[in-house]
Amino acid sequence: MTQTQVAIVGAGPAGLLLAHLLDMQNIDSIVIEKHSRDHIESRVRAGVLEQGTVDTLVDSGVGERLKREGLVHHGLELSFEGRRHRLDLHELTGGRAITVYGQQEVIKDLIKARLDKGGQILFEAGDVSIDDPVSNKPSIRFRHNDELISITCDFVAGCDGFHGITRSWIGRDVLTIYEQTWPFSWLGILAKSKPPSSELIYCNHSRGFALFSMRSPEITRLYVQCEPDDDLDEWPDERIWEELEMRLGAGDSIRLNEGPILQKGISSMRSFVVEPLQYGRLFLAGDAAHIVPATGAKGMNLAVADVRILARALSEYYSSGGTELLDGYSDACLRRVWRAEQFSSGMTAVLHRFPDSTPFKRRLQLAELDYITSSRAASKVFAENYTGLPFDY
Ligand code: RFL
Ligand code: PHB
Repeated sequence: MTQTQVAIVGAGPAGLLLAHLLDMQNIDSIVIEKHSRDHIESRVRAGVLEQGTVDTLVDSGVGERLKREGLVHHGLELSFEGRRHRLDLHELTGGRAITVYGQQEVIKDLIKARLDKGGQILFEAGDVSIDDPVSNKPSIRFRHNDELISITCDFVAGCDGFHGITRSWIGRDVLTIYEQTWPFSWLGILAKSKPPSSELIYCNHSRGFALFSMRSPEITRLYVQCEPDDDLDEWPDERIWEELEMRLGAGDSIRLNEGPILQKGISSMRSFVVEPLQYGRLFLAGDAAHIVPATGAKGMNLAVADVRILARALSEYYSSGGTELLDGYSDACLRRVWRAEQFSSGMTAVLHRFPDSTPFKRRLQLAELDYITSSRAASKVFAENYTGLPFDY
């Protein structure tokens, strides 16, 4: 039987960064991942990193490429009623910024750092289960290369995302689920074409939401609001470009550059939180514990904030035997999580087209967008939340 101090289920941003931060404190871990390395290094997901996320990656020595290739953005635009309004995030927050850098690039950097240091990541592991999470010596079992493996450990970190299994080990008598689904999805494309602007543009349009983002000066990342049950077959390339063009209001002042579509996918919009994040020696982090609609660009940033707190708590435990930070883990994370849920829901509500919308509700959306973009106090609140609250929030 193998042993480790912390068994980590899931090699997403949460699991990989936790393994890396623990290693910096000489705490041993093994990461167990369902998919292949190739699969997780090519999954296109998040793009916006908050300042605190960038600082965490850079300060822990995995930010070299991020510093070189990440695109630092000092502002963004909100578009409604056919006009674009810029928010100067940098000026409004006293110097904070966001960085555009693909989640799969973060994953590549973290995997390389782990493997270079001799860390263990077991890819393509199946049938993971947890034994005795409330005892002092939990263990996890799984299948790897046709072998049944059991690892005993001091702690299990459930970093296996929304569709993972670790959450189901939390006793039903203590687990509370808070959840809301939204009546629309996002169709996202990655295209080989110059982004229409050097900054992100979030559009509220009568035909539905659209978002213009990028991965580099030559690769654009674009989203259009679609029906929750839409199929990719219903969205041939021409229809996607046509909708994007209309929702952007492309014309003399701004151009949409078409190009080959490299990747297409539909993502549902969900708000979800479980409480508590701890059950005995099982600790949940990232999407395993909470989901936000992608409008606020918060999901991966929350995952990073969770594991920073968890790594610090485990470090306290291994250096002094103290459990104060571990005991406070759930509450410390949930405060930030609920703030992000509130911000993400607000941004989602104000930017999308709702099936039950009325002229009155539409007016309310426009009044809110007008306020965010014209009142300095409201712009500051938006900018503080979008660029991310400080880690000690
Ligand atoms: P992940 O990334 O889902 O990783 C979980 C890992 O666990 C593995 N796994 C298992 N392994 C072993 N056994 C099992 N039974 C397992 N079940 C699952 C999975 O294969 C996977 O490798 O969770 P993590 O680490 O918590 O990270 C969360 C982020 O991935 C997520 O919040 C973000 O992608 C959300 N998100 C965004 N977040 C941001 O901060 N900024 C953004 O700009 C942003 N844009 C987005 C987004 C999410 C999107 N989609 C696809 C929902 C844009 C989109 C379109
Ligand atoms: C992205 O670039 O993929 C992206 C940007 C902003 C969001 C969501 C996703 O709110």
